Amino acid sequence: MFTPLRRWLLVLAAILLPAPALAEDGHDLWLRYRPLAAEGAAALPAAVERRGDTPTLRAAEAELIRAFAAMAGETQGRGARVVLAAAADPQVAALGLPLGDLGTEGYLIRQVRLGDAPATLVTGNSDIGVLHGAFALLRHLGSGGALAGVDLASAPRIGLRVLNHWDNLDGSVERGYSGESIWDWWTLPEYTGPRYTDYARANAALGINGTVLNNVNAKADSLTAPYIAKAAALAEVFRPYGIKVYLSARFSAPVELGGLDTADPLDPQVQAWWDAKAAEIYRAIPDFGGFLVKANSEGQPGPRDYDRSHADGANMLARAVAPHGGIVMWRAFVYADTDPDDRGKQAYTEFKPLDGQFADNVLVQVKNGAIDFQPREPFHPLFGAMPQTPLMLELQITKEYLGFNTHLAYLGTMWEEVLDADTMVRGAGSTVARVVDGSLEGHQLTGIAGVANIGADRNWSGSTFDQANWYAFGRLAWDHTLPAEAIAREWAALTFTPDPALTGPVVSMMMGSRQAVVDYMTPLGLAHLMGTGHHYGPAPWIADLARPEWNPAYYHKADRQGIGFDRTSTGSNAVAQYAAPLAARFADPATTPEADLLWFHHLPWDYRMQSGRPLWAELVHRYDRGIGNVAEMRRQWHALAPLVDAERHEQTAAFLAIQQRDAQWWRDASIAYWRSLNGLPMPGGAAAPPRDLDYYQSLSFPYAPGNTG
Ligand code: GCV
Repeated sequence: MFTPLRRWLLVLAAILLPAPALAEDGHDLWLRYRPLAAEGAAALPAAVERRGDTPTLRAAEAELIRAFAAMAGETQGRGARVVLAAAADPQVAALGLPLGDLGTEGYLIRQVRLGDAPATLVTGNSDIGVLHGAFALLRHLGSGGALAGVDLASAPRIGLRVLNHWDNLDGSVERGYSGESIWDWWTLPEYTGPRYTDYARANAALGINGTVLNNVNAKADSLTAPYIAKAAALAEVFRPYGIKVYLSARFSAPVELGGLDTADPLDPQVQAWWDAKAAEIYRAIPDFGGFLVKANSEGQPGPRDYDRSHADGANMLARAVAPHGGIVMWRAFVYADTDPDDRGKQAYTEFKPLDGQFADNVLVQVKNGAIDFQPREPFHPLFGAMPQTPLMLELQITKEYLGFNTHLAYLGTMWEEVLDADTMVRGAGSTVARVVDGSLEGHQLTGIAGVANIGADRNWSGSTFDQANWYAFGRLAWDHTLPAEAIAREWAALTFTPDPALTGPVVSMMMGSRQAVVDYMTPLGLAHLMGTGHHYGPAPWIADLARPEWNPAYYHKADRQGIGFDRTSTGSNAVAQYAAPLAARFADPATTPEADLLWFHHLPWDYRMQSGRPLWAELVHRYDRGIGNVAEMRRQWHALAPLVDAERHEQTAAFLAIQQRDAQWWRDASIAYWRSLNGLPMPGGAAAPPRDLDYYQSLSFPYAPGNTG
């Protein structure tokens, strides 16, 4: 019961305080259509006209109607109608618009006179192009753009823009931090609830056009008739949105499902089994995209089990899907504990000699760095090294090594860094982006993959800011020339409000966030120092795991004298895998970018850094800088409370507090360990870790999420 005084205070508060923004659970992602200010709402189109009756055009129309109704609020839009029509429509064709460069998926939005009346025309060479245009128009309006004078055109630079779900058939997600898998295999194919359509809408809005449904650590069961039917039901939902379904294929399936005694890719019976399996899949899913394969990697079966090459394995599957127009994405993520060479060199050693041997419908899928999705890695040396082979770039959207869903790290900047990296293989300007988009070597078949961070959580990605990484992947996959900062601004506007009072600080938080993680976890080119198995938190001291290259100590090689992995000619000589000018640059610590210094060099603790500090002091400085940046993000976020709904504000604030605690933990545990090796005092002014090393080593997290492998 309220006392009269309390009631009076509450009434007063209700009068004086601004109304709190409504709570939101984040489910709407970037399709969060909200009422526009009066002027913008009045300018919204009075009508949507669809010229054609296909599922795709109907989906575009439904999206616009839904969005305009929500954006208009109580106002009646009085703007010119929006017309959705593909280029073949006679009225559109008569306009002679410049659609030649749009390909089959691009769009053009322009104000025209159509049939003698003004219209905002959304068009493309196919219905899918029109759908992409409809989403582009909504993005434009949702991020503060006006309808008046709208003139937009864009086409994807990369052909296959694919999510890789590491989702298991039991509903768990390997490296997933946002709940169970969104695929409810148990109720498929009969039940295809609204979530699958929302998934398709969210992806189509970014131009993502493919999804691999199951984990690369694949079960053969995914290829059985019941699971093909389940995949077919999803394909049915996704088809109008221009999204194809792919499956991860287990290489040994002919043995496990077919009863053969071999999966040797050169065995005609094995080829026949895959041919028949592909035909069966295509009967159920006529536009099936093809297979993704992890072979001879981390215990997965593959062609090397039969002394065949990766090209032999890939080509066998390629032959099976080729008659149906399918492709094979063959992963280059291979390394073996039996190979004593630097793990970072092994994929290049294995794959480069195979250049020119892959079938035309094979792409080799290469992670951005040579180890494994670390907070920072130099670009993978395979980019530029296989000119005759389409190389697909694999990025990890889920933050396996960057603090899961509770650390705020915007990955747009990391991916921009990789895409812009210059391989120098054909002189300056031979960027990774140009290898991937095919322009460097003239490949038509091109692709980019992102390991999804999507789960059954209401907000899909485990946190609001992790949605930004899904968003950034999609936008960069469509157009890798978009600046990470512009993408962040666009996302912030669509996710919260286009008000610069919000987007300014949010973009500033995002742009520095990945470097903050690098600083407090693995500064100066250190890598793979995370806890065993789950990869959360620091464990640089681990040195006793069976596979040498799974030990953090393998990567930092710290001792009393120094720290870092010597990849020059006095060490593993991994630098020689890069084009000559880069190899020379990376061979010398003085010309190696400091961000990658300890990736390429083992240096004494007193090595003089550009700042003038000794390496040891610089390392400690970087840890503290990272923590400082997290504290600053917290401060910025706190000040944004009036502009963000309570639910999303509170969750992000709580997660930032976790991040600050963890950043401190990373710093303290790492410093305690380095000091146990180097015996050095803390650099002047820096605080010593509050606990001794034993304490940090005693921490264990057997139930950390995502560790299903
Ligand atoms: C799907 C890393 C991850 C594994 C993952 C593997 C891969 O090793 O820790 O969970 O397995 O990469 O990319 O295949």
